[in-house]
Amino acid sequence: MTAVEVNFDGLVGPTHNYAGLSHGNVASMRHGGSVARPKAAALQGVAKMRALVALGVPQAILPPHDRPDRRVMRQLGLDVDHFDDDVPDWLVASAMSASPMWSANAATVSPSADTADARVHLTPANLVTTFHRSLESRQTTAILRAIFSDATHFEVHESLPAHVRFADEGAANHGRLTPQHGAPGTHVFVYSRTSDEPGARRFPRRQAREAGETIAASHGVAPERTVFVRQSDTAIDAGAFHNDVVAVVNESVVFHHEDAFAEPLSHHESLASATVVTVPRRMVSLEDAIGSYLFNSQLVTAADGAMVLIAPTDVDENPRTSAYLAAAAADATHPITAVHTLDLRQSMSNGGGPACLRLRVVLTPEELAAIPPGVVMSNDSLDLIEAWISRHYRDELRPSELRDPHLIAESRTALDELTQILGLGSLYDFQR
Ligand code: SUG
Repeated sequence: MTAVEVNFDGLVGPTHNYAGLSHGNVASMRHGGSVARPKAAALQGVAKMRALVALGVPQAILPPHDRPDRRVMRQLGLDVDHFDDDVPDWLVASAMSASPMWSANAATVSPSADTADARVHLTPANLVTTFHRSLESRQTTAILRAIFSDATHFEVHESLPAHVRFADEGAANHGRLTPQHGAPGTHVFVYSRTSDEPGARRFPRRQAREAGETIAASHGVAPERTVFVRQSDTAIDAGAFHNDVVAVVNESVVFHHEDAFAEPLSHHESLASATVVTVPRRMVSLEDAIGSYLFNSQLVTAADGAMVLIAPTDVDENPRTSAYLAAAAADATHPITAVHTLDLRQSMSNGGGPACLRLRVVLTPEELAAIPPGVVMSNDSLDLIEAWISRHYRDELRPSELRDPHLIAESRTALDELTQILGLGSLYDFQR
C-alpha cells in the first residue's frame, strides 16, 4: 500500500469567540465583538470531518489548546486561572482565543519521500505577526510531539526564532506538487516579503521568504525540490492574509486566482509539469474570491480517484463563484470533478474556511501505524467527539464572558476528558 494524505483537523476549542484580533483578515475585523456559538462551531468542524471520511480520505484530529496558557499567564505576571479587572480586554481575548483550530497554521510538513533521512519532518509555525497567534507554538509543539513521537519515523523541530525576520504561518503558505501523494514532490513556499522588507503595506505580510528557506534546509528537502513564489501585494491588501485564501494545491493541480501571485506561475520552470487552473478576475474578482473563500477549499483526491473540492456554502451564495463551479463540474477537462459545500459559518466569520481547518500530513502505512490510533477518526469516533462537544461546550459566548473563571474551569474539564477519548495521556500542563 502506498502513502496517503491524512488531514489533521484542528478541533474547535470551547472558547471559540470573535475578538477582531487579526488586522488584515477582513472577516475577523468585521465580526469582532459578535456573539460566537462554540458548540455549533465545533459541530460544523465535525461535519466537515465526516464529509472527508465519507470520501475515503483519512481524517485525524489535533486537540484544542488549553486556554489561557498557564505558562504565558505566569510570564505576564498574571494569575493562571482568572483575569483580574485591570487586565485589558485585548489581552484577555488573546489569551482565550481558540485560534489553534486553524491547523493549516500549525506547522510546515515534509513527507518522508522528500527528506534526506527519509523521515517525516514538521516545524511548528511561530505565528509572530499577530500576538494572539504567537502564543500557539509552544502547545502546538507539545501536541505534535505527543502524536509524532516515534523518532524512527518523525522529527518535530523547534519553531523558527520568534522574530519578524523569520515570520512563519506554516502550511497555509505552502503547497506540495506531486504526481500522487506517495511520490516525491516539489515544495512550493509562498512568501509575502523578504526579511529585510517592511512587515506591512496596507495589511501585514505574514510570511518571510527566509522562513521557508530555513525550514526546507532543516527538513533535508533538496534545493531542486523547492520553489519560492511571491504572493501579490494586491492580494494581501485585499485581505489574502494567507496564500491559501487565494490558491490551493492537490497532487499535480494548482487552483488559484489570477491575482494571487506577484508573477505568473509559468515563470517558474520547476512548475512546468503542474496542471495550473487560473481563475480570471473577469469571472471572479479578488473581492468575490476573498468574500466567498472559493480557494480556501480543500481540494482532495477521494478513494475512487475523483478530485473533489470541499468548499464553504458561501460559494453557493455568490453568483460568480457558483456559476464558475457549476461550469467546472460540468466540464470534463476541468481537474475538479465534484464540489461539496458545507456550512462552516462559525469559523468563516473569523476568516477560517475548510482549508484553514486542516493540516495535511502524507504518511506511509508504517508511519500511520506509528501515531496514536485514537487521533485517527472514523464515523464511530466522530460520534464520541460529537457527544463530548454536546456535553461540554456553551451554546453562546460573548466577549465579556471570556473573563468568566467558570469558562476556564469548564474548558479544562472538557480537555481532560478529550485526552482520554483520544488516548493521548497527560497532554496539558494542568494535567501534570
Ligand atoms: O490567523 N483568525 C485567523 C484565521 C486563520 C485562517 N487560516 C488560514 N488561512 N489558513 C488568523 O487571522 C481571528 C481571531 C479573532 O479575531 O478572534 C483569527 O485569528
